[in-house]
Parts: sequence; C-alpha cells; structure tokens
Amino acid sequence: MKKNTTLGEFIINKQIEFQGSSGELSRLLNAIRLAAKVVNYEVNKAGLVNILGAAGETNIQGEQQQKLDVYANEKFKQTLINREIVCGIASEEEDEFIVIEGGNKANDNKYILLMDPLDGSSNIDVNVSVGTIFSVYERITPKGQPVTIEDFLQPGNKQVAAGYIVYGTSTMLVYTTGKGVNGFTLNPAIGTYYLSHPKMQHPKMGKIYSINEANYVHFPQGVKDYLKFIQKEVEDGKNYTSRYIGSLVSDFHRNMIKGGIYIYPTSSKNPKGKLRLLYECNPIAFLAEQSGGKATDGYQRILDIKPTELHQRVPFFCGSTEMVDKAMEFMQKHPEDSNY
Ligand code: AHM
Ligand code: MG
Repeated sequence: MKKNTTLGEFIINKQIEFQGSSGELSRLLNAIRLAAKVVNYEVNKAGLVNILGAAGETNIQGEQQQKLDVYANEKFKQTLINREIVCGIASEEEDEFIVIEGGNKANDNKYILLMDPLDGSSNIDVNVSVGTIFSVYERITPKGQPVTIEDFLQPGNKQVAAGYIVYGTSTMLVYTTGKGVNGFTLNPAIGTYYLSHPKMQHPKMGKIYSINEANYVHFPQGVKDYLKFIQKEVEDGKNYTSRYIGSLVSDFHRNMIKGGIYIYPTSSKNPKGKLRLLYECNPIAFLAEQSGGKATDGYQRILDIKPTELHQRVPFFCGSTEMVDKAMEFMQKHPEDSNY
C-alpha cells in the first residue's frame, strides 16, 4: 500500500481482504480513530488550560485519577456507545464492565472492547508521552443477549484487533488485526492519519532494556540475574543502554522500532506485577508478536493466559525475541517465582 495512504483508506482496503466481512470491525476502528483525535486535541492543550491534576476520584486499583484519564475514558465510551458499535466495554477506569444496550441493535453487535484510555497518566503533569491501549474480541454470548463477564475473560490469543495511540512528539495510531502491524501518524493541521510505518518489524535483538531499576532489591532472583548478565555483557564491551519512560506505550513503541526489552516483573511491592493483563499486556503482546517480537510473563506466553479477573495483573517481559528468550532463561532457573 502507498505510503501516503490515509488510515480511513487503509481500513476500507483491508475490509475488502476479509471476504464476507460485515464492516463492523472497520466501523469500530473508525470510531477509535475519531475518539483518539478528540483525546489527542485535549492532551495537546493540557498545559494551556487548567485541566491538570487529580480529579479527586480513586480507581479500583486505589490510584488517583488525573482529569485527563476521566476525560479520555468518557470520550472513548461516548463515541463507542453513541455509534452503537460494540456490545460491551471494559476500561481501566471502570470498576465493572459496561453492557451496551440502547435497543436490540446494540446487543446484536459482535465485538467487545477493552481499553486503558490514558496509560502512563502520571506523566501528564510533566509533558511526557502518554497513550491509549485497546483490545477487541468477538463476543462469546449469543447475539441479542447482554454481554457477561465471560465475554471479557478470553485469553489474548482470541483478540481480533489491538492497538495503541501514542500522544508523543507526533501522535500515532498503531494497530493490528492479526496480519502484521501498521503505524499511522496524525497530521494535526488537517486531522488525518497517514500510513507512516507500514509493516512494523520488531528487531530480533536490541540494545535497549527498559525496567524500573529502583525496584531492584524487590525483584525476583531471575530478573536480578538477567540485569547482572547485562552488566557483565557491558563489561565485556557489548553495547546496551537503559531507557525507561514509565509510560508503557512509549517504552514499547520505541523498543519495537529500535529493538529492546521491556520488563515489569513481580516484586515484593507488586507481588503480581503492576500491569493489567486484559487491557495493557494482551494488546501489547498481540502487537509484539505481530511485529516479530515476543511477550511472556517470564515463563509462559502472555496470550495463552486464561484470565480470571477483569483487572488482573501480570508480570510482563516483552520485546525483541532474543532478549526475551535470554531473560526467560534466567527466570526458568527459579520456577518457584512462576506461582505469582
Ligand atoms: P497506569 O495505568 O496507572 O498509568 O500505570 C501503568 C504504567 C505504565 O505505562 C508504565 O510502564 C508503568 O506504569 C510504570 O510504572 P512504575 O512507575 O512503577 O515504573
Ligand atoms: Mg494503565
């Protein structure tokens, strides 16, 4: 496909490739594209208006919500609900999943969507990139009925589509429908996304490692040993560099382009890890694999984990295949840490 293809054109062209497609997924992607533009506009002017700071609410994980988290959550929800495009939504900012009714038609919709509307939101105050992450599944419950928790607790290998928007120096929308990963950059002057990164490929090996090393003493032995291994490699003249933004989408996006590993392990502070399986790790893992990378919990493939809770946390090792394999070698020497 031509490099200056717009996201709208791309979605239409891709729909033609799916024989007998009803266009529902295309409409869903278009709704995300629209909501992302509105959120982007708001995120961009965050420093100009008095919109920063905590909204005074606490989400289910006991974290203070920033105003823009709430805004992004509402925008995505509103767009999807108004367009009657999905039958259910789950969000990091909502304790329970949302059943979309609004007449029989909505209940006939095929897809559910899970999202982290504004990930890395603690970075907003300091003008550092944040992102939206989304994950799409086909419903399990029959059409015409309200969705249930069963629809949301599907393993990541059942995802139909996943992606993120990174609100960075440029705003990009990156997504997959299981046929590779493509990245689109927003031209803010005209509000159009252009295909800027076709068929994104995760380098098999990289130089970057991304981990919050301040938690070192709390890490499992396998992670400590992997970090010691990197230090030894550096001593031997190999080239590594540590890069950690603390904004998963940005850290992953950079590593996918340049090659690297992102690790958020279990720790005595976060015994199950910090990141959420359903709307952070699964979509990122799908993108990682679709671009030739790898994502595990240190022992097993993220996409094969059968979720048990909506807001479940999981340790996350993601990025260049050879680096993830190496980290897993160290983890596997400590099988006791796989029972988190
Ligand atoms: P959030 O969903 O509350 O924003 O938390 C998720 C973020 C990730 O984007 C990031 O990689 C991680 O938390 C950083 O955590 P830490 O500050 O503990 O290193
Ligand atoms: Mg998050």
